[in-house]
Amino acid sequence: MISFHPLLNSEKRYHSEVPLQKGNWGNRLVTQNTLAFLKKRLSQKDYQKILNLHNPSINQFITTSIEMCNPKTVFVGSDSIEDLQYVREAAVRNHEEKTLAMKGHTIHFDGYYDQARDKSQTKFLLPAGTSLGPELNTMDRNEGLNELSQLMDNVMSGHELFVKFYSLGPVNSPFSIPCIQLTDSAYVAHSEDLLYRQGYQEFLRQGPNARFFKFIHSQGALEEAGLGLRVSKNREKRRVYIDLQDEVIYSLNTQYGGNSLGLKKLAMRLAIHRCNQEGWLVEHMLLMGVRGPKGRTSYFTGAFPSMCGKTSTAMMNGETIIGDDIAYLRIIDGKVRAVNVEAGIFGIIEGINDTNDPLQWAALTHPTELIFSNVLVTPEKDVFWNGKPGVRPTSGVNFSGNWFDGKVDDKEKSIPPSHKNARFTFRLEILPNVDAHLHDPLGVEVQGIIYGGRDSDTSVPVEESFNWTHGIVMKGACLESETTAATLGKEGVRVFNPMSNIDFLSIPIGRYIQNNLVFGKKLPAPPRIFSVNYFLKDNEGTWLNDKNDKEIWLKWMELRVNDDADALTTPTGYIPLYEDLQTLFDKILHKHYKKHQYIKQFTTRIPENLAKIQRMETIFRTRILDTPAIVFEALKDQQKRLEDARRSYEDYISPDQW
Ligand code: SPV
Ligand code: MN
Repeated sequence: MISFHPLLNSEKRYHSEVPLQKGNWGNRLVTQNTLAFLKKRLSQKDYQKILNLHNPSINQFITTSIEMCNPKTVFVGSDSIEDLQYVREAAVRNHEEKTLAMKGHTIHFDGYYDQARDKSQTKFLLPAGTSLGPELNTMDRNEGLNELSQLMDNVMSGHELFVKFYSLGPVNSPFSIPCIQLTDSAYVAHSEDLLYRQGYQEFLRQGPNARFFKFIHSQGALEEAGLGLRVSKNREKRRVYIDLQDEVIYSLNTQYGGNSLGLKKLAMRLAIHRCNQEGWLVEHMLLMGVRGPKGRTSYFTGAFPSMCGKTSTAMMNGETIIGDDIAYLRIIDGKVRAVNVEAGIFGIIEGINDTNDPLQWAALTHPTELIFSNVLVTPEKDVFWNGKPGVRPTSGVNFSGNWFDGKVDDKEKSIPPSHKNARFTFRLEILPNVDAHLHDPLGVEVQGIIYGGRDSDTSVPVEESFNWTHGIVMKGACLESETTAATLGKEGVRVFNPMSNIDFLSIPIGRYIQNNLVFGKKLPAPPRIFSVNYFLKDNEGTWLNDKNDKEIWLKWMELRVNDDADALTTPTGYIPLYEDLQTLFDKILHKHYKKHQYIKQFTTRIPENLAKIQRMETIFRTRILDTPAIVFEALKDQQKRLEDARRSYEDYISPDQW
């Protein structure tokens, strides 16, 4: 039996929707006759675009925003090629992007202190008397709206406002969520043109009843950075406030994509809140096709915390890619179907090279529409990123301004050529292996779900869970990842990150886990759930896997979901047979996979697994107040299996013994 924590009752109250008074923004009254207002402020052509939508709440949202933020001019984009071109050119004209030597390539810089998601200033606005649990960052809704009305007062003064329409998920689909993005950053609008599907037609299709998400972003006052590009100046006024009640998000005084792109991680919070009420799932997952025997393709989703190989798995050469970051999952005709919410990639560029990432490398080094952010620009107007093969330049311009080899920051720490979170933005369609179903309104049928963390000592490289509940709890909800040298603080510290979604949850964590449990329970044959671990080491600290081995784990999972491979039963799940892996290594990587490698990789490590159960038990008891009871049961069952095995065998059990 699954039980609910009392917190969920207050959460339920929270859903009892008290609509924000129309015409009232914080304490400010706004224009009632919105069409007359818009007619005055927009060009005739743009006014017509708004008029055609016949949607009073769009008129209201735009009017209120213009009144508050006071932009100099307003541009309304439909889905047309001319409107896309307008935004592309505006990004350069407005000094947010600069063209590079290669055709289609541009560079954008974010401020020196604006290089990543700002977790401390990202908050949910909570109506009085409601709660989202102790782990989520919240503030009183009225207080937040009041603060926003002050921060937004004239914030776009002198700027151009872009009004853009997009669709999360394919258009004309049960998955589509129409979105309206207001931003005074042409870089944000341009990035979203690369990353999302145009949605003006989708708004027309859904008509006046469209239930859409709203995003308002301002980069705020600007200052000059390298190459004459302009970056947000007032970092102490940086805010990302999420109003779940009205499905609107405010992002101010920032440009970094994770804070500013409404449709990326901001929309994810709104969508998680919405799907909680409607019984589907929003996951921080890649979506890909894995090719199997006889020309078949099986589809997998996969959740990995950052720096755990998610994008490189999604971009695997020889397989097909649908998405690398966010997926919606729905049950349609008794099957789990998924779509990529996005249509492009905002990927980490560090370390990409021609040997390990041939597809990404090719995409980044050929003429195409592509925005680099926070990499080094050389005097020849080429780009360099940390780990790029070839000669490391000795000077150039990067996120710190003029850069030279040996430059240090104010703490005497050396500044690398590119920021470790430097990124690229391009459309998925430029990849040769993009899947034919990328824009399929019904998505693809998901046969397997993969959870992967950075784990040096506990779990085997690939393992299948016993069933849906075991998978959701032990592989998904118990996902941890070790910190790396690339993050601040101590290396090797395990961070709890259920389904790799903890940063984006807009409902209490226990409730989220519960929704995942219930989702699969509705199905006679839910997708199989797997864990992968690309980071296992031996006692001496030597990696036990090669970078390319993940291809083999994918192929094995593909065989399993089609019942084409047997497995050994261990206390923690089903693991591959040596012979099957040997065949796959030989066929796919042309490598001889030795028995002793297999034994090292697939030995069950009882003490480490028991320690993990202890850690999880503590976290769920003390931090997640609404943990479903079944989580504790699954932990106990696994503990018992491990202890029994230890009694029958020993602490470290070779796969041969099962
Ligand atoms: C992530 O950090 O998970 C990303 C990049 O995908 S961001 O847009 O910053 O969220
Ligand atoms: Mn992500």
